Amino acid sequence: MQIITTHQSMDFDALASVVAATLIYPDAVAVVPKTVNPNVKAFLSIHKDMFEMYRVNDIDLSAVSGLIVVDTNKWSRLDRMEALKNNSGLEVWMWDHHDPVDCDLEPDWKCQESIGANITLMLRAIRDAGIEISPIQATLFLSGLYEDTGNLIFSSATAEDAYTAGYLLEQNADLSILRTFLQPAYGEKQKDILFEMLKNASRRSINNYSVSINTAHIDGHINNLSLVVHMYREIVNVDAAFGIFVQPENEKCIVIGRSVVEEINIGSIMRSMGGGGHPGAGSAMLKSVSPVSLKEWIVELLKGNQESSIQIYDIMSYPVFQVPPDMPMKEVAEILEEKGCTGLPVSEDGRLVGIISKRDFKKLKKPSQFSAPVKAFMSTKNITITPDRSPMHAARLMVKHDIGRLPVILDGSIIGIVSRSDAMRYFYDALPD
Ligand SMILES: [Mn+2]
Repeated sequence: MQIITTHQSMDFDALASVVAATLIYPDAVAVVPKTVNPNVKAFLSIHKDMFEMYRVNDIDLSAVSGLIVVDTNKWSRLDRMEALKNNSGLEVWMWDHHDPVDCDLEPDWKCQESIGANITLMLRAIRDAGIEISPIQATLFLSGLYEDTGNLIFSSATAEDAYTAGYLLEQNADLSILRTFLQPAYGEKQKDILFEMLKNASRRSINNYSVSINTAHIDGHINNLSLVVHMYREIVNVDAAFGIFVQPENEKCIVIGRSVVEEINIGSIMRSMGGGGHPGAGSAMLKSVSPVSLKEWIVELLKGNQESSIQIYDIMSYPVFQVPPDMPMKEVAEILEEKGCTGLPVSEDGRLVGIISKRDFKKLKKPSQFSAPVKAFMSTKNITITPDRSPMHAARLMVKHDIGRLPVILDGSIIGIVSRSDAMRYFYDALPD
C-alpha cells in the first residue's frame, strides 16, 4: 500500500498538496494528521465528502510500502509515522518547498525547490501529465497558494506561483469561497491578546532593522496566534515582530515570528529554536524555558543569523565632489552641469554644512544672485546616513524628508553620497538573488 501524508497543523497548502498527490498517485491513500489548522478544519467540515481521507489509526502502517510526503521534509513533522522507518524496502517520495536545512527525510525520489507554495510544484506535474482538475479542487489549490504566499506578496513568491494562480482562476477557482475560508478567525480572544501586546509594545533596532519582541500570557489553547503577530507587526510598523506566548499551566512557550525584510529570515531563526517556517513567517514551541531568556535568545539569533545584507556602503557613490560654502552660485551651476549630477554636498574642513541641489536654483530671482555664495541658498536640513544602514532605510529617509540624496557620514566626514537613483538601481536591478 502507498500512502500520502503531510505535516501536522495541516494548513491549506498541505491539504492542497495531499489532494493534488492523490491525482498524481491515483492508487495511493491520503492519510492526514490529527492536528489541522482551524480555517482548514472549517473548509473540510463542508467539503468532507469531496475528499477521501484517513487518519493514521485507520491504516495498518506495517502494510505500507510507499510513502509520499508533501509540504515538509522532516519525519518529526509527520503524525505518528516513525514506525514506518522499520518497514524494509519502504520507498519514499517527497515534494517540498521548505529550506532543505535540517531535512531528515531521505527520499528515493524528490521534487524539492524553494518556491512560494508547495502546491505550485504539484500543479507543475499535474499540468505536465494533462490531468484535469475540478473547480472545487482549483479553489482548494488556490487557497493553499494564496495562504503560503500571502496573496503573492511574500518575498518567497515566484513568477511560477503567480502563473499557477492564473491557471487556477482559469479552472474556475471560486474566489468568494476562498475568501470565506482564508479569512482568518479573528475573535474576542485574539483581540484581547493583541490589545495586551500593544499596551506593552516596544521597538528596538538590531543590525539597523526595527524589531519588536513581545511577551504575552495566554490561558489554554488559542487559535490563530500567528494572525495576532501579523497584525501586531503591521500596527507597530516594524521590520520583524515576535510574539512569545507563555502558557504557564504546562510551562510551554510558543514563539511566532513575522518579517517583511529579506535580511531577517524567520524560518532560519525558528529552526535554531527547534521550530520551522518560511523566510517571512514561522514558529517554534519550547518547554521549560523562561520568556526572558527566550527573548535574549531571539535577540542573539537576530544579531548573528542575519543573511548577509546589502549596506549603504555597497551602493553609495564615492569619492564625493564637494564645494565650499563661499563658492558663488554661478560656479556651483557649472560644476553641476559638468558632473552631470543634480546635487552636491557643501562642506567646510571635510564637515558637512549643507546640500545644494538643482532645485535650490529656483530660489534665485535675479541674475546678480548668481555671484552670491552657495551657503545662502543651500539646504541645511543635513539629513545624513551611516554606511552600515540598509538601502531601505535610505529610501525611507528620502521619502520622509523629501530629499534626493543623503551624504554618507563616517566619524564626522563625508565618505560618499547615496542618491535616489542609487537606491532605485538597488531596488530594481541589483536585488540580491
Ligand atoms: Mn507550504
